[in-house]
Amino acid sequence: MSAGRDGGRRRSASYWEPPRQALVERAVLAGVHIMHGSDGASEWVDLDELERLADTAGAVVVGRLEQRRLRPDVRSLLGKGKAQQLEKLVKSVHADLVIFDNDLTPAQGRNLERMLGIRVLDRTELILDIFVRHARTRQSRLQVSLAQNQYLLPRLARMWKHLERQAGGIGTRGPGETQIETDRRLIRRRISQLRRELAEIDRRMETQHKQRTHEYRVALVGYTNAGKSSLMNRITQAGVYVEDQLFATLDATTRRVELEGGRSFLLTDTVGFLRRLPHHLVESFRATLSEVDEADLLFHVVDATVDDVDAQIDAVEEVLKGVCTGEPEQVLVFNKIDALNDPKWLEQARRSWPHAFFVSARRGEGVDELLEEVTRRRKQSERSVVVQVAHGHPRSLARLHELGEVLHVDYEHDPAEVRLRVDRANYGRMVRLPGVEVLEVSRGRIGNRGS
Ligand SMILES: Nc1nc2c(ncn2[C@@H]2O[C@H](COP(=O)(O)OP(=O)(O)OP(=O)(O)O)[C@@H](O)[C@H]2O)c(=O)[nH]1
Ligand SMILES: [Mg+2]
Repeated sequence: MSAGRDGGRRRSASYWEPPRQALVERAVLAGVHIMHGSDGASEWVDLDELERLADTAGAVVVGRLEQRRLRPDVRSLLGKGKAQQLEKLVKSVHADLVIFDNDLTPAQGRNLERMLGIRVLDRTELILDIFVRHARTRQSRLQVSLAQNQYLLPRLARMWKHLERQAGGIGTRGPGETQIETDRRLIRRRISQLRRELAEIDRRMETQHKQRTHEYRVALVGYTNAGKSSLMNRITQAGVYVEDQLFATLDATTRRVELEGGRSFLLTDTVGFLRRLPHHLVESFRATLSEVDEADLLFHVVDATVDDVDAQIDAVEEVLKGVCTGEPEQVLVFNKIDALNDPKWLEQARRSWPHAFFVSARRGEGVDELLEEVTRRRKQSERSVVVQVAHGHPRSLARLHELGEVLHVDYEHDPAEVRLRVDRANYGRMVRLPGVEVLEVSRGRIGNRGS
């Protein structure tokens, strides 16, 4: 459990606090399936997944309660009878906290805590807690902190209660120093400050990005725990942290991969997705997720061993819609085929997803095919171009032969016209050659980022 990592750092020494490692919290999970939510859509909870989240956060699950309702109860989500049942359960299993798979309004959270007499968390708080534990770089720490502060703002009264109890534990880790200053004005000021600091990091990253505009880029995306980082490590030896946990990765790592024939591309591994990912988090992680938006190709990694493959694919698609401004090309990559229980599954899946790839990041099966696919698609991204080369630039003319496949040189024209095929990376280099001017590009893709 990673709880001890930042345990001692933030708190003032004015009271004793048990070491965090010693703290195993006993959690009851609760979820309400709602037929008609606030936006009219039904909301289906998934306590198995919530249990995995709770486990990642270091809690032990000692009980569960589910309910179906037409509409959420405004005061307590559950309604009185069910809340009483929950209270009994909590007492009988000696729970320290209740975690709801639904999002609670500030009032519902407050009321439930009053009724149950123990801490109540909702799904967003739990996910935020995991993000706090797993944030390693300055950027991801700031991003999580921003999301946490935004979440906290309308819930200050309840958070104060948590702080008063101050036993520590899931969801009580405030966003850094602000934990003590929990006061609306200060939080607002902190939010602005975090935004400024993140904008500064964004600017620096953008400069780095600009230098890579002409590279072919592939991003690994997918449901959390699908094996994106394992695949990254298998392809690039990047040494990204891999763990059987949700949200092990929160940062983006990019490495160059050399392909046969002297070509290369950039591969990025980044934060995983989840059903109903809290919108504050998606917002805060926009800079990290921009790696996904700027990719030429997405490897959508799917854990082939889960029961609800389709639902996970849909959830990822849903998050991608919010993250991508365009429609990057996408390839489905089913991972962990070494661990399939049902040997028939692979056969059926190949029929259902004829364009997908089936790999094992652990054993390396299928990985070469993925690289071949990149080569193929990269080639497809090549376009034919007509340029003119001004007099007195013979070196530029010679360089064109190195950068692409020269199809025709028309010396009749003055200046000479050259028709050639180049890929995106070399297109960028070509336009910077002295004396070279582009007359025609066959299709839109080359240079479509304003390069
Ligand atoms: N059997 C098997 N397990 C794998 C394979 N690839 C990854 N895993 C395991 O799956 C778990 C998650 O792997 P990660 O690479 O951390 O997954 P991720 O998609 O990066 O996860 P997040 O960063 O948390 O979103 C780890 O326990 C890996 O060892 C595989 O090909 N076969
Ligand atoms: Mg990862």
